[in-house]
Amino acid sequence: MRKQIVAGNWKMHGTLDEVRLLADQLHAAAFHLQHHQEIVICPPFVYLMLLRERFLDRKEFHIGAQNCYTEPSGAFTGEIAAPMLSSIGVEYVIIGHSERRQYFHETHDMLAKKINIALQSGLKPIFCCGEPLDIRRQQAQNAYVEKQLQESLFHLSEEQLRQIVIAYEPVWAIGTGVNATAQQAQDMHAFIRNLIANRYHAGIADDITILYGGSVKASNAAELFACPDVDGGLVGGASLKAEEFIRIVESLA
Ligand code: G2H
Repeated sequence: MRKQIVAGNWKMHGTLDEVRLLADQLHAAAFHLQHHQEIVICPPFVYLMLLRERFLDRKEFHIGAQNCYTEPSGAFTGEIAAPMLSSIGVEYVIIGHSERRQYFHETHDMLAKKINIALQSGLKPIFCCGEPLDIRRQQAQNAYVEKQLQESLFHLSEEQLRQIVIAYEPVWAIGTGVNATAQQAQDMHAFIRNLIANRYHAGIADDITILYGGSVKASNAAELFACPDVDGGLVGGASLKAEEFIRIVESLA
C-alpha cells in the first residue's frame, strides 16, 4: 500500500511563541493513523530542531524543511545545506515550490541539483510541480508539468525515484482559496503516474506518493483525498490552524 501523507507547509509564518502554541496543540491531538499514513510538518528553518525534539515521542509526525541549497557546504552566506538538515533529524525537504521558482528564480537545473544533494544526504524530497493560470487556460498543463518532471526528476535511477514524494500544486490554486476540483486533481495525478510508468515502469508508478496542494482545507480535503491517485495533501494556510489541520489529517481515508 503506498504511503499517504498530509504535510503542513508553514511557509514564512510564526514567531517562537506562536510556533510553540501550534506545536502544543498538534502534539495534544489524538490521531488514529494507519501504518502507511504520515504527518509531515515543514516549519521555517529556525524551528526545525525545536519541532523535531517536540515530536520525538509521536511517531506519526515527521519533520521537513522548506528548501535546501544546491551544494553540500561552502562559502554561501545565508544558505542551508542538505547534510545539515539530515544531521538534525529532518527527514523531508520541499524542493521546487512555485514560490521558490517564482520569487527566487529557481530553474529546472537548480532543482535537479537540489534533488540530487537532498537524496545524497538521506533526505526525502517533496518535489513540487504545477502550472500557472495562463497555461491552464490554454489547456497546456500536461506538457508543462511533464517538462518539470523531465528536467528535474527523470535523470534519477529507479531506486532514487522511490525516495521522492511528488506534490502537484497548480499555481492558480495556491493561497487563492480556489482549489482544483477533485476531477482536475485526479486527472493530473493519473497523468503524472502514467509518465512515471512510461519512463520507469508501472510498479514504481503505482508505489509513488503524489500529494495535491493548493487551498486544501478541512472542507475540501476528504473529496480530494478520496481520488484514487491523490495520496494526501501539501497544505499551506490551513496548516497554521491546529483544529483545521487536524481535520485535514483526519480526512485521510
Ligand atoms: C501551496 C500550499 C502549500 P495553500 O503553496 O504548499 O499553500 O494551501 O495556502 O494554497
